[in-house]
Parts: sequence; structure tokens; C-alpha cells
Amino acid sequence: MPAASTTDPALHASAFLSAARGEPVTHTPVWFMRQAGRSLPEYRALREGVSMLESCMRPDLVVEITLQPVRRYGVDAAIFFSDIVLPLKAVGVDLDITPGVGPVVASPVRTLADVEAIPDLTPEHVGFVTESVRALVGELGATPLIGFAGAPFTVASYLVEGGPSKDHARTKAMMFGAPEVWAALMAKIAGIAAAYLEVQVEAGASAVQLFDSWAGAVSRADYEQHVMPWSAQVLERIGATGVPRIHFGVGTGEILDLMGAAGADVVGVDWRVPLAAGIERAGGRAVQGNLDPTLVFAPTEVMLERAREVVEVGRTAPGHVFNLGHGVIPATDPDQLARLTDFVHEVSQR
Ligand code: 1CP
Repeated sequence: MPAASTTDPALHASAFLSAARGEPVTHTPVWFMRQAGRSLPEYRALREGVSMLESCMRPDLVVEITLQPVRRYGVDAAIFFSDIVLPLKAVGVDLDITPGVGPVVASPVRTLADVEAIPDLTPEHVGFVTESVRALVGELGATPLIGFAGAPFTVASYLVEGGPSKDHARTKAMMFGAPEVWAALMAKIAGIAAAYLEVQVEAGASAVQLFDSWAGAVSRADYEQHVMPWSAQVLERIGATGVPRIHFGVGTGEILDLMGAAGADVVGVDWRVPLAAGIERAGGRAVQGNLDPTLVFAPTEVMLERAREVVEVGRTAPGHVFNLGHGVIPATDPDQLARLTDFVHEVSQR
């Protein structure tokens, strides 16, 4: 099945997909990383008594949770409700998503045998994803659905550490000290991520985002040698589908050019990097970002003034998708995000 965006002219011409392709837009498109989730009362109500993993595997819940922020804010794109560890769970890795903590892996990966024990992903592992994406694309009409996966480094960090980590010490110890195990692990995750993204695109997602949230933990030289080749493999495989590829990480100012060169169409910029510098480093690619996610806690006029600067600088890029510089913080007041969406739409009218 061809990507829905190639057969639906209104979807193809949407502001989000146009900006991602670096084409002219009627207004700057907006969406928010983690726009679904705990900041929304309607999400918290729906999740009552349902575990995070279960909610990701039930198409009725995935569809409803994904649509909630689209209805509430009128954002220009939906992002598939899931988590970066979901494909691992689907192939049989023993893990859970613990409330207030995040992903926890029962038996952390430390040896080549541990890596080889992880099955490759086939579409049969994630039938619920195909079903959810198809249903969503039908509901969304001309609003694009962004599929996503975790990039090899970020997913490796959860597998090797066994859970969230500040310094990623064991992960980097494997990278430095056991390069053959590291390479096998990165190749394994790259294959899973690419297959998982292909399933989403095949079912109708019209763009993808590769989240390498923790790639900022490594030096530029180590990124180039030990991380980038596998992210590039994932992006190259998805390139064959023709959908725009967004590549995002946090604290990645020093490697933004490489994240673009890895095979992105849109480079995600966090809030620490001045957007103008991000545009420069993206090397002719479109950019996404980068309002500081804590600005929602400032007085509305302060938040909007900063948003205006992001929109204005964004106009100098080949394409700009407005977003926060990282995910929505759970304590965020949804009314602030509603004001922000309306404001960006209004001030960016062409
Ligand atoms: O609308 C959306 O964007 C929500 C869908 C979504 C996405 C894109 C979720 C739901 N998780 C993710 C990606 C994800 N998961 C990333 C990459 C994005 C980022 O950098 O924020 C990462 C690093 C994770 C791992 C993860 N899952 C964490 C972080 C832990 C750490 O290392 O600090 C946490 C807390 C989770 C759980 C999770 N995922 C998603 C939700 C709504 C939650 C909270 C679970 C709950 O309700 O109990």
C-alpha cells in the first residue's frame, strides 16, 4: 500500500508535510512532543486502572489517546501513542513501564548472548500497531499522523542500564570496552526500529520521527563512530518509503549537523540551541522546535513573546515545524498549549 500522503491530496498539501519537505506553507505548522499523555485530564481519566503498556496495545485506547490533543488544540499533526520500548516488548523482551519511573527491563543486556537472544521484529509481532494506525488515519483525514521509534543509542541505554539513567555509564562502558557487543546490539535495535517504522508507514503514517533523546550524552567523535552509523541505517530504510523523517535528540547542539547528515529531512532542535544556529547546522534541511517546554509556566505573554521569536527565526529556514524543545512536561496547563497553538497559527499566516 502506498503512503496515504501520496494518495490524499489534502493530506499531501497539509502545512506539516509541506514544511517537512521544505515547501511553502500557509502557516507555520505546530505539534508538541508528548502532546498526548499526563498533561491532559481526558487522558488521565481514560488511563484509570489501565497500565501504560496495556494502553499502548489496545487499538481503541491508542486511537482515542492519539486524537485527544488533536481535538483539543487543533495541532497540525498527530503522533502515534506508544512508547520507544514498545517494539522490544512486542518481540518478547521482559520489560514494564513503571509509573513515575519509566521503562524497566527485567534482565539488562550485557553480553553478546543477551543481544542474540532478542528476536528481530516482524509485522506479526505488532498487529495491534497496524490496526491502530489504520483506524487513526481514517479518523484523521487530512491531519498527518507521525509514526515514531527510539533510535538505537537511546533504546540501548534502557536495555543496558535496565531503566532510566542520568549518565548512561554502563551503556557507554559497553560502547568503549566491548565494541563487538555494542555493534551487535546497535545492529539489532536498528533492525527492530526500521521494521517497526515500516509497519507504521505501511499502515498509513505520513511522517516518522526517530527519537534519539539521549544521544547528547556522547561526544561528537563517539557519536560519529559508535552511534550515527546505526541511526543512518534506520533512516535510510525509511527513506525508501518516501515519507519525511524527523531526527531529534536532547543536548545535541554539538552534533546537529551529523544528525541531519545521518539521513534526516527535518532536524529536531532542543531549546538550548538558538534556533538560528540550529538552522545553520541543519545544513539546508527543515528544522523542528524549539520553545523551552518550561515557558508554559511563565506568564502567558512571556511565553507568547518567546514563541513569536521562534516563529520569526523559523521563517529563515527552508522549512519550520513549531514544537517545544523537548516533550510536554506533565504539569503543563493544557490551556497554555491551546493559546500557544492559536498564537503560532495567527502570527505565522502567510
Ligand atoms: O503524545 C505523545 O508524544 C506521547 C507518546 C510517547 C512518546 C513519543 C510516549 C508515551 N513516550 C514517547 C517516547 C519516549 N519514551 C521517549 C522519547 C521522547 C522523549 O525524549 O521524551 C523516551 C526517552 C521514552 C522513555 C520513557 N517512557 C520515559 C522517560 C524515562 C527517562 O529515561 O527519564 C518515561 C517516563 C516513559 C513512560 C511514558 N511514555 C509515554 C507516557 C505517556 C509515559 C508515562 C507513563 C504513564 O502514564 O505512567
